[in-house]
Amino acid sequence: MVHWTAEEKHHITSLWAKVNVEACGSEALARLLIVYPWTQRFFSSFGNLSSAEAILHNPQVHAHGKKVLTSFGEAVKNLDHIKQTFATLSKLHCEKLHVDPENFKLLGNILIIVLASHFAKEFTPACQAAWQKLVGAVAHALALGYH
Ligand code: HEG
Repeated sequence: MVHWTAEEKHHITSLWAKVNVEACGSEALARLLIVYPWTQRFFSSFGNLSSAEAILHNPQVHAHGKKVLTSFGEAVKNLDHIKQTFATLSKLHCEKLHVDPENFKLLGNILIIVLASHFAKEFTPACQAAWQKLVGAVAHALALGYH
């Protein structure tokens, strides 16, 4: 189990309280698809992904980005039980969606960049360190159901 100091928990929960999951989630997924274009292969049913502009304005990317970041929020609410929280989703990504778990790390780092740009002042190095630890723990938990 990942151990969190009181300070880390504070950095995570206080920033999360200000996060707009729709804005940040859609931006994070859009950036993932633009920066790492091979990730588009998982979203072939999402319509037009032919340019950065198309991706940024694609309603299905927005909706799915919101869904993913909302789900990520379960980690914030369950910091001491992250593995259990993502056990079912991990199996789904492995067995049904066939998503390479390396992509969870890529998305986590993209999320860090989105948070840094939305919360420049509050995203201090200590806050970033707590969030890096969180995105790492979520990526690890999502990879555990792979076989
Ligand atoms: Mg995944 C579906 C969460 C990263 C590709 N993802 C989902 C769903 C959730 C979720 C909650 C809906 C599950 C359902 O319908 O029951 N995803 C989730 C989290 C994270 C993540 C929390 C990482 C933080 N997903 C992720 C990455 C990729 C991916 C990195 C691919 C690059 N997810 C993916 C696909 C689907 C989901 C292709 C199905 C989309 C659809 O067709 O609706």
